Amino acid sequence: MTNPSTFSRRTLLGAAAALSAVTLPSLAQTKTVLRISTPAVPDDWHAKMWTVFKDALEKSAPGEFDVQINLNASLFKQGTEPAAMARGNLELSSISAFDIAKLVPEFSVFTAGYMVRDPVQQQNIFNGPIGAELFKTVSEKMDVTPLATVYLGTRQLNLREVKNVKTPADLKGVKLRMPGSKEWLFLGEALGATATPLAFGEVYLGLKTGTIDGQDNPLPSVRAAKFYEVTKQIVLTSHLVDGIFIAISNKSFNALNAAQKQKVTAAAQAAAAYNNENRVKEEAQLVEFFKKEGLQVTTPDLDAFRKAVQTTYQNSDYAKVWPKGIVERINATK
Ligand code: KDO
Repeated sequence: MTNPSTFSRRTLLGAAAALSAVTLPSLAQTKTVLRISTPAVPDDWHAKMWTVFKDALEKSAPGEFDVQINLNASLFKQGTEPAAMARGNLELSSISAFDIAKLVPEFSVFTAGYMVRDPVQQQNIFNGPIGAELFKTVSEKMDVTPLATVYLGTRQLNLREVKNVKTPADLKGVKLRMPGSKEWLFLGEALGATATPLAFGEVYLGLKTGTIDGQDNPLPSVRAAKFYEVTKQIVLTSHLVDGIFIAISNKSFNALNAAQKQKVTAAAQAAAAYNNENRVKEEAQLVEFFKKEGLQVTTPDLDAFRKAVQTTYQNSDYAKVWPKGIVERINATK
């Protein structure tokens, strides 16, 4: 005969198992999926920062989010992320000033060479009134919300063969790879080179085979993507204090409750802070690293580059749509 207490225990256990079988998958389904797409290579700080984002959310909102990190442009091609987010096909990405300028022309002020001085000023610009005003327009026109400003580093020239580069005139005829948009190509031309578009993922091979003569990127990315293996020189032009913005599609952001919005924002800011701290630290050490790798690291006539590039931008159509007084406001930001 079955002991009544055993029976009821078994029944309860069975019932519990049946219940969990029913409720566990449905609980899993209620997790909010956050897909991230970036062209960043795994060893670069703005790739690693997404793990910081994921871990921060796991801690602040356990089990609420399913964060999926897609590196190497494996989910969306470089530069197509904003459109994917606006369509609701992608939740998060890090978008560049160049991506933004396509739809928010006044943002092209941040695509201009020698505009932002350093990473501290960059943070102060985007965390202050200028950032607030422009991000509002970004949200309205692009249907994405910028959550944090990421210092991508200061862009330098990186050449396949050693060349005596002092002024922009010395770059005449140099086939300089730039990312694929007219705003990027304009920067390459402003530097004096012949700009040619290529996706980040194809640059290593382009340098190796000689279809391009050089590329420009911040030193940590030159290291992480191993461009130093297929180039012989770095010219420290420091032509762009580059930033990318962790952005979430408005569709996804608006679907979150207030507490979740706050947690996602905090996680994005923690990720950016992790990147910024590590990137600034590494940037200061990399000249030595590249020299040890056998590259020549040279400094051009920076005044000549600054003057030429700034003049090219000031006289361009881009400057015509910059908000009145913005250059002065940027310059006045510490
Ligand atoms: C690049 O293609 O050179 C660039 O540096 C442009 C940036 O806006 C950003 O897309 C970056 O690549 C990728 O994240 C790879 O580091």
